Amino acid sequence: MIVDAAPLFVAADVHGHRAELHDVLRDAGLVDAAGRWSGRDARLWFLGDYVDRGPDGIGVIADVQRLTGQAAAAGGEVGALLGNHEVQLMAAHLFGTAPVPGWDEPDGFRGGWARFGGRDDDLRRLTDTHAAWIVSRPAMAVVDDHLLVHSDTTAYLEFGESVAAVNAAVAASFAGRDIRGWAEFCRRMSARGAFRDSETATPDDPVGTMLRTYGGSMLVHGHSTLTKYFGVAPGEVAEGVRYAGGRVLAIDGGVYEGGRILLTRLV
Ligand SMILES: [Mn+2]
Repeated sequence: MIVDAAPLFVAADVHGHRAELHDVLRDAGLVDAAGRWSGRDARLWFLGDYVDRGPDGIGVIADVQRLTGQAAAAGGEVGALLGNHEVQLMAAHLFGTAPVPGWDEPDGFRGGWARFGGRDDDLRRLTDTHAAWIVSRPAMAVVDDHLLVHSDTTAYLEFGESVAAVNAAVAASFAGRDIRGWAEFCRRMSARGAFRDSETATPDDPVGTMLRTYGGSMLVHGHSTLTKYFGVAPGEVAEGVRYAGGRVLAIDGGVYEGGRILLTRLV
């Protein structure tokens, strides 16, 4: 039971939709008309995938970086998790078109990134500062009894068995320069669908294992859009979908599929 906690909001998969992000944050009172933090002590966590599939991924990163500072100065908090698209962007940045062992498709990580919505503009504008921010992102956090992750996968368990261990292993993955290691990093971060068959809760099913291992009583994820993976019509995206016996909340509203960015209040 959390007493007098500051409001806690989450949003996922902005995917370069900078103007749409501004609008949902302004409508919730978290930013003013000029885009400056106005949320006082509120907390706002992003669940990754800032780039690709939309016009201004680097602009979204810049906005999240700026809001992080403004929120902290106001007594609030902006947190930002890592998504698979940031890993794919960094892989394209570091390895270009070098062949990836075991991949059939052409042009290596650069080609794979482009096929999954990578935008040349984002890669071209990626500075050392943006890259340093990306590689310092945590992959998961527990905030007020909510386990926040990007993807609906148990592949996080392959990184480690505590939040700190996972985040340290992800940082180590970014520091590696073995191309096979990066292919594995991309695979783990991009997996999906692990919680769909867990409607009857048990302590050892995929959801129970994640919550027992990392903490929290509800897992919140983005990555798998409500529009494509949860059967919500694009015009009817209004709130996250709770499933797996109420233990999981999916919040990727599919802004690049005709849906919208869902800013979801958890506390
Ligand atoms: Mn994703």
